[in-house]
Amino acid sequence: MNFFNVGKYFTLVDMPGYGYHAPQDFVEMVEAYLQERQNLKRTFLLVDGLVGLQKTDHIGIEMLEEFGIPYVLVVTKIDRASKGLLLKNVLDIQQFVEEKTQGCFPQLFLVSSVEFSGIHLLRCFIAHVTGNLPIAETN
Ligand SMILES: Nc1nc2c(ncn2[C@@H]2O[C@H](COP(=O)(O)OP(=O)(O)OP(=O)(O)O)[C@@H](O)[C@H]2O)c(=O)[nH]1
Ligand SMILES: [Mg+2]
Repeated sequence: MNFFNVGKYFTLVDMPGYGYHAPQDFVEMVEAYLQERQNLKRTFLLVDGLVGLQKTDHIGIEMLEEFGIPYVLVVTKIDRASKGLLLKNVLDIQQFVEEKTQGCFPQLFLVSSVEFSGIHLLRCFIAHVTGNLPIAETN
């Protein structure tokens, strides 16, 4: 796991995917961390926009649903998919979220780190859920 301190405001934790050393590493590190970390504000599950939800994504989603941890799906690498394929994948994921999940935030975030698209909105969301987007009182 990699910990990134964002000033004194919050810490972003990058967790390993359900990869080569799964399920051992995943169970011991990821599951343990998500279950035990008391001040966890939100969990983000990154889904490849070119391929949509994969078997390993479903394993992660099942775990988050089982633990009752609020999470958000971020569709990544959207620059790699054609517009038509991206639309299909996004609509499929959206339908899955609506019909099959309880703890998932209903709005997907679509991003590309290469083109920097969707990043500002995601940053605003993170600032909001971590309590760093104060709304000034006006009257
Ligand atoms: N085209 C494109 N490639 C990307 C984008 N984001 C990441 N990549 C590439 O995708 C590959 C995987 O990126 P990682 O960030 O290592 O993926 P990861 O999901 O953290 O992988 P694990 O931690 O092993 O699960 C790298 O070669 C990145 O350069 C993107 O927005 N667009
Ligand atoms: Mg990684």
